[in-house]
Amino acid sequence: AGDAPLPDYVAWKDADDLIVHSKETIETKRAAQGAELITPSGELYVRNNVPAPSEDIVADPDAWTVEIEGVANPGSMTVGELKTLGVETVVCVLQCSGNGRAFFDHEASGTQWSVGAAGNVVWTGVPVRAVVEATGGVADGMSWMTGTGGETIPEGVPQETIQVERSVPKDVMERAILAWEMNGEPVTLAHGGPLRLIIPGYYGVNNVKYLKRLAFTAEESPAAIQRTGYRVRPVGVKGDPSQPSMYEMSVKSWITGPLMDAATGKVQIHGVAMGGVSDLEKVDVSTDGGESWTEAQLLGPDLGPYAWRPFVLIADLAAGTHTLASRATAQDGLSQPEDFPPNERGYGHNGWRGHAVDVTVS
Ligand SMILES: Nc1nc2c(c(=O)[nH]1)N[C@H]1C(S)=C(S)[C@@H](COP(=O)(O)O)O[C@H]1N2
Ligand SMILES: [Mo]
Repeated sequence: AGDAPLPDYVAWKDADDLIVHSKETIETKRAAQGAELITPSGELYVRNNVPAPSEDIVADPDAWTVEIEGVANPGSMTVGELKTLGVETVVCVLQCSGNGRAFFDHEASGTQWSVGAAGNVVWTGVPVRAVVEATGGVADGMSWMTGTGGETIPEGVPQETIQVERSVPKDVMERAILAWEMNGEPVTLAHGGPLRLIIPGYYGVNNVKYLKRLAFTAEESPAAIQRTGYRVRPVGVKGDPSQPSMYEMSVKSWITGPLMDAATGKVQIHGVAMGGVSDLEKVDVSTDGGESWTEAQLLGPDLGPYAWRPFVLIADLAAGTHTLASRATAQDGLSQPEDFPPNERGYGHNGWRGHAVDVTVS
């Protein structure tokens, strides 16, 4: 991994900062994350469950249509029309459920993401509640908000086996937006243009790309990605709808430098930290594998509960090997556990010991 060339649809990205696991799974290098407040688009990870649609769909973004269903007045709307209903900007962490999978010991199947299936991104679009208001309100009896991706399903393949369609509890519509802009530019095809459903605080999979349908529904989607995929269960157990789905993200942090070697003396230990769905309270850093901790300084502006924040601690390191660890605490009182228990697919790892790095100082 790392030496494979970038596939065509992401050829515009910064190859030096990325690890190409496969055509559909591309990770940001840990060192590249640095102490960046916003992840530049060229460095952001990419994850497709099925190949992306044709580049043609982003040629005229305002003409893209999305079906709005499960409201009093259902119908289709173009992105151009959505732009007249309202606009909001939100900064939030986009993170794959499997970020950190490489730190589990049970060889969970799937891409062996380390820390780079995550980035902090600026999204601009219309609040879902404004769309709901314009269409007469959510119809009676609906419990879910279901987003459907615009991939073309090959003929003969049952739709529910590969369609990217996710249902989330209806009430999160209050903070969701339909985004046409990412980091100040029209959303690229790789990241879900012309229109993407963004649910701040929710794992990546819920943020449906090339959104072609937003429906308030009585039941969860029958798609495999909802029914059996992204379900947290013990190792060896198959996925089913009774198990928890990968929705809200948890408090997490990791060091992005130094990662391997450092010179003796004062060193800037830096990284990024997120509260999950709560504001970040503090980040503690250890240079002795968790024996002792010192509170780090949070850098830059607080961009809200769903964004990450860089942190830094200037430490005096003597010669030898040091295990550097970080542990974030959110304002809801939750903090990262030392160890995170295994689950079948290796989702949601936020244990601080697994994310620690051994640095040799000479
Ligand atoms: N339509 C569609 N939306 C999707 C996916 C997909 O394959 N198709 N993958 C999901 C997953 S698992 C993740 S982690 C994020 C990845 O977003 P990115 O490629 O912009 O980083 O998109 C989510 N939304
Ligand atoms: Mo993901």
